[in-house]
This record gives sequence, structure tokens and C-alpha cells, in this order.
Amino acid sequence: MNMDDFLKRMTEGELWAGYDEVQRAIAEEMAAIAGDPKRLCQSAAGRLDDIAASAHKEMPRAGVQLTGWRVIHTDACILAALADSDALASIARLDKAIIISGAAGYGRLDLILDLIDALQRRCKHPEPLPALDLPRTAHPRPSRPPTASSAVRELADPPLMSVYQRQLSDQPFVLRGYATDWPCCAEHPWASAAYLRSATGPGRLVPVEIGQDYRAEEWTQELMSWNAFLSHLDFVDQPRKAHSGSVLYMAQHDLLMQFPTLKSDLLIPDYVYACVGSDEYKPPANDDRLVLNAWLGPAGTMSPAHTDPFHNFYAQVVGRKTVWLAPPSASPSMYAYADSQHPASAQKSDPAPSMSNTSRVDVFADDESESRAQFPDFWDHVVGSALSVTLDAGDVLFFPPGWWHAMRSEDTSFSVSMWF
Ligand SMILES: O=C(O)CCC(=O)C(=O)O
Repeated sequence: MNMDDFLKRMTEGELWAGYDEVQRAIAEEMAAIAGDPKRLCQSAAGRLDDIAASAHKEMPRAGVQLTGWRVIHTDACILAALADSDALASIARLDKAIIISGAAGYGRLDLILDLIDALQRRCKHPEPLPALDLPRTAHPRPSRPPTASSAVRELADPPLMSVYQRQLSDQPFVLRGYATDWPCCAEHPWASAAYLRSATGPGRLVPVEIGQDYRAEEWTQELMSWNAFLSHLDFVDQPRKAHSGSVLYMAQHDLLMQFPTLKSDLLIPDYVYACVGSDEYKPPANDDRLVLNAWLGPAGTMSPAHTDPFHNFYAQVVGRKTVWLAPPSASPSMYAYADSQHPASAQKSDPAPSMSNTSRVDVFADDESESRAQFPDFWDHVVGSALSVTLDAGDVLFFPPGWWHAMRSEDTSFSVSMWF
């Protein structure tokens, strides 16, 4: 890429003054590169990596300066990627800018995706795949967990928008098979590891949670190679893995911002753009008022019961997932954590994420009598109004904000949540 163009895009729309030493160091680096492009070499990469690491460290406690640190992190990663002659190392830095700082700053995401594309063309890339026709296996649906009393309502047909807005948007419902003709379930099957590899190209990183669920003390997160993560999972088109060691879960990740090719395999339903909820309701604060997250992991991954403040259209793309739901009125009997009870808050110096929206009850626990003894109010006041459903590939579930929800994968499972 032409250096003048690059610097113009880097500075467009941004004020470089005012962000103390780190920002000055980046600005100096950029000015030096502009005067002498050869300076953009391996030694600059090391210095820029240090700047990115400092910005990353500052982010959790940055308060109002968070956006500034995110832009600094993103720009340091981009510059370091340009300075490194190793294409795969550069792609990894660019992915860190997407995952850690959200590719912050005007035009940065497009720039990063263009650079990754150019770098991948230098690497050995799997050939694009011909259309795949994967075997479809029908699995029995597991029985309802004892913690739920009824099934989620199934609608025979997708409702008219006006009916959805007026009559259906305050209760959960399922649309069986609604997504079966989306490209991700049909001609571009996300059930195929080979398709996922060919659509995303070499060298990519993703954030992965390690541990049974995020309430556990030993739970942690790390960035790992997307290719290695896919190899760890059972897919119909790759040899079965003998499972050992930790459960890995790519959870609540904006994978579709990172991999726009996969985003074009989804058909976002109009329902998510409808005006629903009370006058006080606050949808996500981004431009689209829509947050897409991907959830990919092996059989047995679990998200504990918790609430989110948004409406959710939850599409099951690959495998089966059992979802447990309870209305907001269940809250007093859900045994939510107090913030200070988060297992991580006792050990870590960084502020631990709030857990006050997360229940201590394991709604999928095998041992019912122990759960009854530990959480009697839950059994007395919640179970009677709780619902469950096992989603198959191609099903879509809707539920309103404030509903308690817990999920368990029955197979290798790939889902997309749409908060709106
Ligand atoms: O799929 C999961 O594990 C959790 C999904 C979830 O919590 C959500 O969509 O809000």
C-alpha cells in the first residue's frame, strides 16, 4: 500500500494531540515513517508491539479515555503489521486490533480487512471449495431438564411484522427451520470445517474461553489460531477428535465483523429492525442498533443462567442447543451473584466483570436433590414458570430483554445471537 495513502487514512478524522506520551510516540513513529519508509522495518515492529501492549493494559481502567487507548492500540498494531516482513505474524497483529480494541478509529476496520486480504494472497491459501452437500443427520431431542415446566411456544409460520410487534414481542417463541435456507445452513455450510477455513483464509486468530463455564475459578480466555480451534472440534468433514483436556468455547465474539464473508452467509431477519419494547427501552448504542455475536464450541459447552438488557433473535446454525428460559419476574429467586462474589474478583487486580446478572443455580445440573437443598426458592418459585427448547440447526429463537437464559450445546454447535 502507498505510504501517503496509509498515513492519510490513519490520521483522517482523528485528533492526534493530547494523548500524552504514548500518542506522541505513535505520532513520531508515523512522522518518521512518512519521511523514510525504509524505517518501517522489524525494529519498529518491536517498539510498536510495546506501545500496543501498554495501550491494552490501560484499557480496563481507562474510563473516559478508553476510546483513545483503543485507537492507539489499533494504530500501533497496524503499524507493527506493516513493519513485519512475516505475513502470518502481521495477520495476527491485525486480528488483535480487531479483537482487543475493536479496530477503533475512522476507516480502520476497512483498512485492516484490506491489509489482511493482501497479506493472505502472499500465503498458501486453501482453494475455494466447490458447493458442498453435507449429510444431514436427524438427532433425537433430549428430554426437558427438570428445572423447566413447559416448552417454548413454537409458531407454525413466521409472523407478520405487525403481529410480531403488537402481540408476540413480549414472550419467547421458536421458528423451526426459519434459517434452513440461509447460505450458512445451505450452500455455504458452517457445518463444514473446510468451508470455514476456505472462507476465512490462513493465519487468523480468535478469542476462546477455556473452562466449563465463566463462573469457574480456573476459567480463562486466550487468543488462539482459528485453524487450531476448528481442528479441536468435531465436524462432519474432518476426523473425529478424541476429546481430552479443557473445554474451549468461542463465546460472544463479533466473528462476523472479523470475517465479513461469513456475515454475508446470514440473512438478518427484518424483525430485528422493528420497533419493539417500552418507551424506556434502550437498544444497543451502535449505529445499527444491532449487536451480532457468534458462539462456537463442542458438545457440553454451557452458558450459565443470566440476563441481558436486549431483545434477542438467536439463530442455531450448526448442531443442537438446549435453551432454558425464565421470565424477569423470577429474578428474586435466581440466586444472582453479588459483584464481590465473582470468583475472579478475589484473585485479579483488574476490575472483574459484574456478575450480578448471573445465577449461581446450575439449571442443567445432574444432581437435582443437591440443587433443591442449595437453592430452595429457585425450585419453589422459578421452575414452575421456566421454559426450555432444544434448537436444531436452522431454528431461530426469540426472547425479550430481562429474560433469564442458559444454554447447553448437545453437539458441536455454532449459533449467532442478534441483540437489538
Ligand atoms: O449460546 C450461548 O452459550 C449463550 C448465548 C447468550 O447468552 C445470548 O445470546 O445472549
